[in-house]
Amino acid sequence: MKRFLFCSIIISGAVLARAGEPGADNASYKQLLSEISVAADVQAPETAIARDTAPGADEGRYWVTVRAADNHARTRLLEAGMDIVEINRDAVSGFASAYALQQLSSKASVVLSRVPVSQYAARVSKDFPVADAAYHNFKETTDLLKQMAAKNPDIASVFSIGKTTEGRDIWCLRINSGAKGETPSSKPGAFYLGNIHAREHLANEVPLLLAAYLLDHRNDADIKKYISTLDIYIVPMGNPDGAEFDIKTGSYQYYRKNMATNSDKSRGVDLNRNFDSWWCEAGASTYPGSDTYCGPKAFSEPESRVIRDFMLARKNLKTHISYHSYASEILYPWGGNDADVPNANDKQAFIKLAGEMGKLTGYQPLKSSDMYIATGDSCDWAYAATGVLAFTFELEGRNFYPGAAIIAGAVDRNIKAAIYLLSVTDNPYKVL
Ligand code: 0X9
Ligand code: ZN
Repeated sequence: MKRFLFCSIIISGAVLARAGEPGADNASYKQLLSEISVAADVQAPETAIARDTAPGADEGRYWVTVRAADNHARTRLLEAGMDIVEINRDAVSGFASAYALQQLSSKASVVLSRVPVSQYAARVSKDFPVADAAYHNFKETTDLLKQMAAKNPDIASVFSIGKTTEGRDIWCLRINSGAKGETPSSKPGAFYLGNIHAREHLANEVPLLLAAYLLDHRNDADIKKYISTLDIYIVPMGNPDGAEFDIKTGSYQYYRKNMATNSDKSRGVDLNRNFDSWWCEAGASTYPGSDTYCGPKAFSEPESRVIRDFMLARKNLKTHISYHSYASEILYPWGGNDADVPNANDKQAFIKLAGEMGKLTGYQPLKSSDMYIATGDSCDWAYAATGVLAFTFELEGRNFYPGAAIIAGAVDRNIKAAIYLLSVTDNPYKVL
């Protein structure tokens, strides 16, 4: 039986593109947004997968999502040989053979996405749950960052800032009109970091799509100016080991930490308790099995060391956001101490900038410790050690797994705030 899933989300301005066709620009902001909007509507029934993934059954077969706005369009897809399983507002999903795909393209149907059935079935057990397929796992994130750089070689480059516990690279996309990779720059720098907590997957999407947006809009007057005058670093996935662990069974693990093996054989250190700022004094646990385990010592973990060394090596950094979820809050130091930061200018700049970004996102600006006091916090360390104006964004949502439909709005709001931060990165104190 066909299931009708005319769900809630319509993305304003989303342009449906031909994702499955040769030459499709998979790393463009519009394309990513259109995939998110369609995927947010799609919930593939696992029974259908089971039926079609018997050995040998998936030869030359694909799970496809095709644009189809009404019953007549759907009828034509059936006639082209597509097996429609899911019906959404503007698109349908289902199975298609290579032959059916050929028919679809000869009838000028818009194929929005296409995944071999074997890979699609694998997704059910080794990736985000199917309904959340719009989220990007480590490989997808890596591939997109590399595609973005390849498409904009004059202003973008990708490099690894270091390795994780399990040996994954922590990838950084850099946007700078004059310097590539790890070459130093004296231009004022902004650093956007995502997803140091494993289960906070929206915190990967926001900086990842920010990167795509900035590159797609590179010729807009304001963004053009920032690209030519600033040094912009985007690391969407700061804890790829944990993020991958969280999704690898196909159902979420509610996992927060990195993948360290602790002295008692338990797993993981909380990276946002492992930085050297009042390390493990408050709001952190010394019990290795705990979710807020601070680790055996400050900077015991490769991920926190890599972020530390990255920031220490770039004296030009002026502004920083570390994305987390969820609370709809914009937090500024201190988080490890009830006190305000002692420098009056910095305090006023934090309040003003958090307030402005709060207006753009609808999030509440707040001193971090007003949420709770927790030491070993990455933004406290970054501000204290480097002077960078560092903000923790707690993105929106009502739980750690808010579904794909939340992505587009969160991205849109947060791009505005991230661009505002770029607008002051040359001199954050000019707002005072
Ligand atoms: O507890 C954290 O690390 C952050 N919240 S989360 O739900 N993403 O884990 C909040 C960090 C804010 N910092 C402090 N209050 N110190
Ligand atoms: Zn977090």
